[in-house]
Amino acid sequence: MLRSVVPGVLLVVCTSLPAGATVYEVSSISGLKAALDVVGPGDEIRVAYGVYQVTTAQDTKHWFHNSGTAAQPIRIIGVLNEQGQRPVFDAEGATIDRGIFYMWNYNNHYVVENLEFCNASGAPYLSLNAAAAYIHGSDITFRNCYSHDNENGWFSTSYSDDVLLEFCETAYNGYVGGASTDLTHNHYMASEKLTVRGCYIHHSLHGQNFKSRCTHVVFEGNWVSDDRNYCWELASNNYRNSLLIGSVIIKNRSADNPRIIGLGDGTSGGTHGALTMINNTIVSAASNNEYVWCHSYSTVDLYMYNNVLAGPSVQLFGWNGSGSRSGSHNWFQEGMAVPPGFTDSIFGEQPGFIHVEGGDCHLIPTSACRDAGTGGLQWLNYDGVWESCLATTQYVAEAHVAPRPVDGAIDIGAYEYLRGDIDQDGGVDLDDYALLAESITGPVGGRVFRESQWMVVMEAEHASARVPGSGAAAGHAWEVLTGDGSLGDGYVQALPDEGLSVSAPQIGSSPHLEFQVEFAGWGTYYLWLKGWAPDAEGEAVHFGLNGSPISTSPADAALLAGGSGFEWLSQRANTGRPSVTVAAPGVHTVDLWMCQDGARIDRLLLTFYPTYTPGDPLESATLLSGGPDLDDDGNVDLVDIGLFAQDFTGSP
Ligand SMILES: [Ca+2]
Ligand SMILES: [Ca+2]
Ligand SMILES: [Ca+2]
Ligand SMILES: [Ca+2]
Repeated sequence: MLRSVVPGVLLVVCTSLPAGATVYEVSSISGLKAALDVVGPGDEIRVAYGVYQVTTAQDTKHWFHNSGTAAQPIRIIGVLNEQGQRPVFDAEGATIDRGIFYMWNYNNHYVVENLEFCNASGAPYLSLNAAAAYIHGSDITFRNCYSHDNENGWFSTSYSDDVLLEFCETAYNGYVGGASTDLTHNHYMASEKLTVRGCYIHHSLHGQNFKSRCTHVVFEGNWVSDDRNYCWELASNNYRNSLLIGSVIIKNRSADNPRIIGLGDGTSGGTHGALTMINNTIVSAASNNEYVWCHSYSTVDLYMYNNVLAGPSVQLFGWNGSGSRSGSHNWFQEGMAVPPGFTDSIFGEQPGFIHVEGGDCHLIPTSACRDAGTGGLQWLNYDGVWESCLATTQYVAEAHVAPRPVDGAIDIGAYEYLRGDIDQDGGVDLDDYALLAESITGPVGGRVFRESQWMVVMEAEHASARVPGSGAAAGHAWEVLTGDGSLGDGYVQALPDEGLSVSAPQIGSSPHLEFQVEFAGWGTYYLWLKGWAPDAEGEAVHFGLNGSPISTSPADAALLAGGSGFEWLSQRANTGRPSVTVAAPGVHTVDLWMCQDGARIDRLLLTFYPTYTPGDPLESATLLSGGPDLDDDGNVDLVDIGLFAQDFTGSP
């Protein structure tokens, strides 16, 4: 039954709503305003798909008048189109006072879903601080909304309580004009209690991706990347404690500020209470990044469990406050100075992510983070009571969460390793099987290694092609052997060892190893070989790129370490270091040819950092890692299907 009592608004009697509730279907801003004038507890306003051009004259500050109740909130629901796109409130050209949805402190109990808000600006008359929503009210939820190209993404004041942002995308907000102004942020929140869950937060254009002056924050299962200033900040307040759990925070290499997490900005007497961090993955991008910085005014106590803090920076803390720091079972970048109070720490060169540059912080099978976390954790909650706490969700692109898999031994970081979960939804089921089936290569294939976090590391025995010698080198080959302290599945040796040496122009017919590498960048990459020369006539190896040798003779080939076991070396026989020059990102072939027989190679590594000296970083992931190639051998065949059958659990 349809009635029309308000101009521009259709009323629909709907049986799924509370008794007496009304549905208002609107398709214009005047219709929305008319509905907001009369809407009451339990009612729903359905906003038809379309673009709603917001003007100054429409006076967004006075759209909201009423409240729902805790049991019967007012719902404002965007109707998605067939492609899943949201209705858009576009304030381009308008002067917006603080927010497109301006919710006063007497506008409580609202749920807003499926709407997009963009281009809110206070220029030229008002403060350059306009947001998608300016929230004074309490019990306010925004779900599956998208805030972009506003001056602030979301803004809440200290009048507001119980604000939930769930499954929202927030990006490209921040004032970018020439006028001098305080920093604007993707989130600038000051609620009594705030929860942010399953959100995709990226590209703050001016200030922080997340800035809080809230009394209490729960920040769970979010993705935070590409900040302009800080990634995540408790700028002040926090008297009722906060929880940062199951989230991924990736620093922007070219941000204006090197800090990742900030505790206190020097206003309002600093930051207080406790911050408990559980199962987060936090990745720096430059050597001057500070993972956690604390202002001298702050007294915040920090508790950290099961977190990964990784990347080129080893500056774990810039700690000027008077609070305590403690925790356990965190993975730290080797070289970090970890203060007393942290136990069961793991240090390493690489935590073993599938591909940070590609936005995938799931773990590879060899990661030391697997099963290395601890359960039985607690956090200091809103009431100041220690409460049991485990990461039960993990972020899924875009802007959602999946249940965190449970295998009896929790991993460190934001993702639990689960072989066979190809679509990364937290379970191994028929959807994954469909992806496996359509990816079958058979026994052909071969690993394509991915550069990740400034290097690519390969086991020599994992070459995608191993071609025996011909011509002058006929009868010689790179043989795969095991043991002798080698890593991975063994090592290769040019055999037989009878004193043969190959120089140009015969190099192309010498025993050949090909490695497929997906380079993330371009330019000079230095080659390290972890080898073991049996004698001075078995220490030289030819190297090249894309099938073209770079060295020409034992006098300028790459050298292997001598000694009594495998060791890293990056040195040519004459002068300088072996390197390849990559013209463009993408897949290239790195080649090794036998120069002197007898040469033994366990691993090789390429990096663009000239000063880097390897320990023994994990072998790099391949293009198929974390996907259908369950045994990580570069193909998808019956072995992988057999493993999948073992992993199958059905729905998560
Ligand atoms: Ca585990
Ligand atoms: Ca799955
Ligand atoms: Ca090896
Ligand atoms: Ca395989």
